[in-house]
Amino acid sequence: MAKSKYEYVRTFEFEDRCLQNCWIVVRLDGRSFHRFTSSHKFEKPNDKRALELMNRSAAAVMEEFRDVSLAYGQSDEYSFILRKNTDLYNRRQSKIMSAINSIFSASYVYYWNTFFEDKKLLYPPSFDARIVLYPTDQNLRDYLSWRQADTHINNLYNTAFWGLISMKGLSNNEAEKVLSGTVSSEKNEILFKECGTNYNNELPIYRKGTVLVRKLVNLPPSKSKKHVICPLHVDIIGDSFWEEYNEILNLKD
Ligand code: DGT
Ligand code: MG
Ligand code: MG
Ligand code: MG
Ligand code: MG
Repeated sequence: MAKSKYEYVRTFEFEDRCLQNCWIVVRLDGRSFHRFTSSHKFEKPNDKRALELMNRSAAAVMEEFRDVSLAYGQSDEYSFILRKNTDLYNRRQSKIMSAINSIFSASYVYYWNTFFEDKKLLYPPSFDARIVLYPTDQNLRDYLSWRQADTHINNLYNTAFWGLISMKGLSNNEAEKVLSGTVSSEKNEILFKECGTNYNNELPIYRKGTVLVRKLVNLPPSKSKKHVICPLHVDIIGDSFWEEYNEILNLKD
């Protein structure tokens, strides 16, 4: 086919392939969700339905891209881990990142009514995205540990903060003062003594966030096996998760 004289514009495109042998992490985060969650009157500090909507949208990404071997979500963010040797979109960053963001964002809107039957979506939510490459398994585990530690720190603070307000009748300023400069053990104690809440009894989905993994399950009666995407609310900082799901790090083709 003859080329048009405009064809040269393609030479302006640039290579953005992710380095070989590296874990590819795509993290999405809700844009201005401070405003979005307040406009939509999400429950404080955690709205279970909102978290489940995030999880459903992340599962939609995993249904579409088999090379996403694990995803981790908390608050208004989700991280997607693509196996080291994926050749999805020839490892082109912009393609991978934009496709994942688009599937997730569209799913968030598509499934909104499934989770919020009684709440109208008031305006289109949107998410930003970034891509990070990690060369070693330890780097990847440290990345995920960083996100789960963040979940813990924020959730303990928010649970204590809203506990002091809703159960003790403190103002936002007063609650902030009580908590300022406290370490984790002190926040736990304040929650227990002032609000009668044992932090360890809070739902695991709030304390640990959500890990989406693929599990091979038996399908009776044919006994055929099928991969299903399962949400877990477990510790991913220690070794036991990685021992149980050792195929995630050892994944070959
Ligand atoms: P950004 O990410 O820079 O565009 O700005 P934001 O406002 O999205 O900030 P970010 O991502 O640091 O914080 C997430 C916001 O979403 C924060 O204001 C708390 C809110 N949020 C997340 N999950 C929940 C929830 O389950 N319930 C409520 N009430 N708020 C939530
Ligand atoms: Mg942010
Ligand atoms: Mg955000
Ligand atoms: Mg966030
Ligand atoms: Mg096309």
